[in-house]
Amino acid sequence: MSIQEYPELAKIARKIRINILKMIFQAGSGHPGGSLSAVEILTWLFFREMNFSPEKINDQRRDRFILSKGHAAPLLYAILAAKGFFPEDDLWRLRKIDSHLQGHPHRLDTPGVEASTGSLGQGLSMAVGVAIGLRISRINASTYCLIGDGESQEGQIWEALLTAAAQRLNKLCVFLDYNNLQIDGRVSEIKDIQPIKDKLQAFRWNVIEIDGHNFTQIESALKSFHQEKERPTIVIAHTIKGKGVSFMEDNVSFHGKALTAEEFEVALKELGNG
Ligand SMILES: Cc1ncc(C[n+]2csc(CCOP(=O)(O)OP(=O)(O)O)c2C)c(N)n1
Ligand SMILES: [Mg+2]
Repeated sequence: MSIQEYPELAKIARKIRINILKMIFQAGSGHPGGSLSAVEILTWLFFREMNFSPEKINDQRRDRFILSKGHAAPLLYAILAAKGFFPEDDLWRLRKIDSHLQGHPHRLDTPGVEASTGSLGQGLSMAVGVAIGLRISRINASTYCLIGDGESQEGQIWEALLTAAAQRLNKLCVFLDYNNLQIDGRVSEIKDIQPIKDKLQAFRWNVIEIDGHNFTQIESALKSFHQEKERPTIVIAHTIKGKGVSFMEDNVSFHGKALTAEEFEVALKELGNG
């Protein structure tokens, strides 16, 4: 299991989960489920993979990350705070008037945020544009993007997928947070995206399927990404929405609401901070 293999990263991931729940509790609103499902993916990207840190914020050669599923802003904010882009105390002002941490990421407000997102379907197109721009500028940096499975019902996602393959954007790596839940039910029941692997392969992507909570599998998916010389890479990451808190796991009712005081207490205990 990844926890034994990467104890330091597992520790960071646990802290990120705690901070996601704390900031949403303080705000009284936000999206905990889809934030918790991608904790390992972002922890690996920001702490092991990407050439990106506060001192590189304006470095043209930095790797870029775009959170296409912008409602998972609490996850991105918790990660950026842990990386030192801004003080951890800022997190407790999520969604408050005059806070730089609004409900969805704003590129001009928050250090470390590369793109303003939240209108689902758009972030992948931005990532494609960034990857094309980097190539034109002859900058050898990678672009990473996180999309949701419900988000993948958007037509614009498929347009961007086509463009990336046609442009042979081998420096673009997309993670699909496949938790099989969207805002109001199961993706498989509302508008199924299966057979997603076949579809993405038919769109001429390098497709890898992993357990999105397993650091070892995330690591090997990224190895394949770096070896690929022609195609863009997409990692179908099977995840559990609400991962880490028993009563939130795979529970659609925690898509977009804060925990009650009682739930919050139980959740923190489960995560070892009670
Ligand atoms: C264009 C657009 N339509 C609707 C919404 C409202 N909305 C926010 S999250 C969400 C569900 C997203 O599901 P998914 O992509 O599976 O995200 P996750 O399960 O990772 O939270 C919806 C419909 C939105 N943000 N943008
Ligand atoms: Mg989902």
